[in-house]
Amino acid sequence: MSELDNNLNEISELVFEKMDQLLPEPSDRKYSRLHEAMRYSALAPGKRLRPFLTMMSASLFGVDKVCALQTAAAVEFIHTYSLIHDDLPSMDDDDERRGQPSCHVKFDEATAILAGDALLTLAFEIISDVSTHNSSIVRSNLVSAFAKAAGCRGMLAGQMLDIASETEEMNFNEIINLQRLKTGELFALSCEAGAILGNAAPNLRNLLRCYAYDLGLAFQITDDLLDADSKEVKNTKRTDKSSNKATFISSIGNEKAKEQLKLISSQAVVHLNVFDKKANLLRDLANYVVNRKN
Ligand code: GRG
Repeated sequence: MSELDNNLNEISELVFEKMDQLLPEPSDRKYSRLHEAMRYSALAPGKRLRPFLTMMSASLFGVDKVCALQTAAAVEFIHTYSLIHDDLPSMDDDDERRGQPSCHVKFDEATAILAGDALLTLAFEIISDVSTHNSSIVRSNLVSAFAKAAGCRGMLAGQMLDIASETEEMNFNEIINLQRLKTGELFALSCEAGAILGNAAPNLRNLLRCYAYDLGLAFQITDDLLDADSKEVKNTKRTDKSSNKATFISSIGNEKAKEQLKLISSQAVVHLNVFDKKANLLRDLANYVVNRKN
């Protein structure tokens, strides 16, 4: 197993334990269904790439591991909220997520909406808590960065464009912008969060954001390629609403998408030069994202 695999596994386990600790227990009968739904989706097997980014960037600045882990768990809660809401009948209407029935199928639509809302707000409760960082300035910087990435000029703006792409033609640059918002903002936040915790200089924060934007784009192009491959193998068309949306493949075709993928992933790691060997796992991650099979 590679050093990256070992680290991904180790951090994935640590983040799972931390999320388990931070999530409400479904013991209070009045709210048990909400708490069960939060735990069902957040603790389901995901790749935990975004928390990995937070832990890696925090390690560049010598951040205390417990602070980094709490922040990493908060990032994953925001990601899980976006997945739950994205799967809803009014959005992509997907029945499966992370190899199990999606939240609204397992529970019901109202519970899934509330579970998503509750994970989003729990993330803010965590990053604004003094146990995440003793400096109120750092906590306020975290809150601001989380709100910008997840909010109306970040991931949600990307989701709105994604919905529009069902009915509107989009060119390559418009798809880049859509994906930069929808996927890239949370990747960028995940990396930046470690730098915020470590009180890093603004130029270093920015370099990590640039790396993560490129990584997010490479991730999304790979996702589109994997999706196109699985359609070809199964000779099926997706029946959920995402089937009509603009993708890199629908815009520039398979071969050009592969070229872009190479270009963007090699560009991603250039932003890490200043960090020398300390950023080797982040460099390896760019390779991993491009070569992943799921
Ligand atoms: C807030 C409704 C709402 C949506 C925000 C991010 C997003 C928009 C929706 C998530 C759904 C989606 C398919 C996004 C594209 C990026 C992507 C492939 C996400 C899945 O991320 P992985 O593969 O998932 O890291 P795991 O399950 O491994 O964590």
